[in-house]
Amino acid sequence: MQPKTIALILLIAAIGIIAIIALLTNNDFRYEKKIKTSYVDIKGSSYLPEIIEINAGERVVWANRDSLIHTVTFDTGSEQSSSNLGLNEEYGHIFNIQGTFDYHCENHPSMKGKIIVK
Ligand SMILES: [Cu+2]
Repeated sequence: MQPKTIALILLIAAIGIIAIIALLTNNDFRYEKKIKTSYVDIKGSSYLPEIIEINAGERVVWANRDSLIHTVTFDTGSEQSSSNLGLNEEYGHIFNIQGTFDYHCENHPSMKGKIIVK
């Protein structure tokens, strides 16, 4: 084998090993994948579904399917609200506290939803 070929094989092997180590040691990556996620579509100025029941530690992802700007704004302060969401923008939030979390849209106060965390 040519020295160049050997060097190339070693280089590819090294890149492969580094990639595997990066995946195995990236705890955020592994943790994120494990979190159970429920999805809410924002469509026709409604949250669909309007009420979702999850367990503590799970995530909800809202996706705005309207061309109007919407938000996910919690009525009380314990949970982080979204900023403005444009068309096809998403907002994800993990609920670690049990309870009922009512939310609305800052721009359209008649839009209401509820997350029940058990
Ligand atoms: Cu809205």
